[in-house]
Amino acid sequence: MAWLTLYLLNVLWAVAGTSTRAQSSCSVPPEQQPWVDGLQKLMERSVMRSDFPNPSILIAMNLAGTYSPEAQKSLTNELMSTDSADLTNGQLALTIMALSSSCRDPGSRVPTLLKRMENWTPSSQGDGASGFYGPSLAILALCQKNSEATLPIAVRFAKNLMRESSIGVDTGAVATLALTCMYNRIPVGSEEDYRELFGETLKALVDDISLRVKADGIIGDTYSTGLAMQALSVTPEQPVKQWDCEKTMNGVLNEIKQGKFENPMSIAQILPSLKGKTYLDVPQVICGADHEVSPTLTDHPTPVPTSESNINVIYTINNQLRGVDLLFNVTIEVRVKSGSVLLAVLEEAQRKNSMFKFETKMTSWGPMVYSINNIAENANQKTYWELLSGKTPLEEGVAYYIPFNNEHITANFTQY
Ligand code: B12
Ligand SMILES: *[C@@H]1O[C@H](CO)[C@@H](O)[C@H](O)[C@H]1NC(C)=O
Ligand SMILES: *[C@@H]1O[C@H](CO)[C@@H](O)[C@H](O)[C@H]1NC(C)=O
Repeated sequence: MAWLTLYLLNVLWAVAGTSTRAQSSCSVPPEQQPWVDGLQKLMERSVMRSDFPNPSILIAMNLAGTYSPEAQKSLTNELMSTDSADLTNGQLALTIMALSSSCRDPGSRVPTLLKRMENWTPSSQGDGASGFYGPSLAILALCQKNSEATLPIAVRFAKNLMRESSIGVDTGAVATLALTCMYNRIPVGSEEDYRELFGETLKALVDDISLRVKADGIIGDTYSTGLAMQALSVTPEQPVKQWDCEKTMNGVLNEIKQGKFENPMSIAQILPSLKGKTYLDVPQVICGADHEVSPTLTDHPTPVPTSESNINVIYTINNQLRGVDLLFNVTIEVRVKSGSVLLAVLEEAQRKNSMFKFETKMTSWGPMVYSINNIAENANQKTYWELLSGKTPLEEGVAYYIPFNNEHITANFTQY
């Protein structure tokens, strides 16, 4: 009899739960947990090997509960000593959340970001995906630190966002997290207008995300799914298309097994969702509650190519955009070891023909191709080097993408 009562209680509770809020959650089945632990270990190991202090990794470590307090301390200290002046708004926001998740006081970083965001305006011609990602992070971080002072900024942000037709899954997800934080902290008394504005904006955002869920559960692409899961699991607005959390979780676990999460930054963005956490949990992290012993993990080594065979890759660089007398469209064929990353192709091409010379800059996602044949990306002109396989844009950068035999890779100078 007891089980029946319990069952009924559960049903009742579930019904009550869904009628009041749209929140859904799901978790990794216990037998799949080793894959998640393996990813976390890989991400945490990258900390000591990298000289690029990445706040997203610290946030993920603290939300998940770190296995390596050493790395956690070292990364926290590195971020404590970075100079705000060297950081973009988005980077500063991530640093504030990272330090908060380590229970450190971000100090003057908060008023600095607040000041910068008070002066923020989206650039005239509609910024699209890239223009709102950093500001979304900024509003998320500021909301957690001082929601009252953030209110006017968030209002302006929401109104501008409503004017955009489509902003992409990644940006839409971060904007959802930011506005959900604001929505949950609307001051008493002033309620209706704010609730309406943030509610409407959130509805548009999550509708958009819910329509980007694919048959296999992946939302947008492999690398936007983690942020999208966070967004869909916190939103107070029910999306037009109901989201099946479990299906997405299975889709993600499949991609993990295929070795698609090697980049530590990609792990940092998926791990919170695998642990049932979101960036909204940052203020609630309890410090000192780390895993006590490093678990004896059965490593799931990603298949290392053993063959010594070579492959051919056809590589084209194409600029039809900049400098009338500088236009070029040249192709080269290079041989690299099978299993090499795309960076090896670019290096081989550069070695064979100086026209293919290129430069990279270090980012949280690894090296980004910044300039080819002296034509460099320019944020003001919104130009960059897009990487394609045939006509399809690559989903990874040069340090992680592994070309196949006879693949045609193009680097096309274009605009976003
Ligand atoms: C905006 C954006 C861009 C802009 C950045 C310029 C700008 N002024 O904003 C542009 C359009 C140039 C861009 C380009 C590319 N991007 Co992009 N981008 C983003 C996005 C939406 C936000 C990044 C951001 O502002 N972060 C916030 C700030 C605070 O962090 P940050 O580290 O300082 O940000 C910098 C880096 O992220 C860097 N960057 C942006 N994209 C990429 C991609 C790679 C591979 C690298 C190494 C660096 C890099 O540019 C940012 C601004 O300087 C992310 C989404 C996400 N989930 O992170 C995708 C994202 C990072 N991009 C991605 C990809 C695949 C690319 C491209 C490889 C696409 C292509 N086929 O060409 C190219 C890079 C090619 C190259 N030349 O090496 C993937 C990376 C996945 C992965 N596993 O590597 C993401 C996650 C999108 C996705 N869901 O698939 N991107
Ligand atoms: C560039 O070259 C490729 C192959 O050599 C060709 O298919 C393509 O049409 C050219 N593009 C332009 C814009 O000239
Ligand atoms: C390459 O960039 C040019 C200039 O933006 C654009 O017109 C063209 O369609 C792009 N080619 C591909 C294959 O994306």
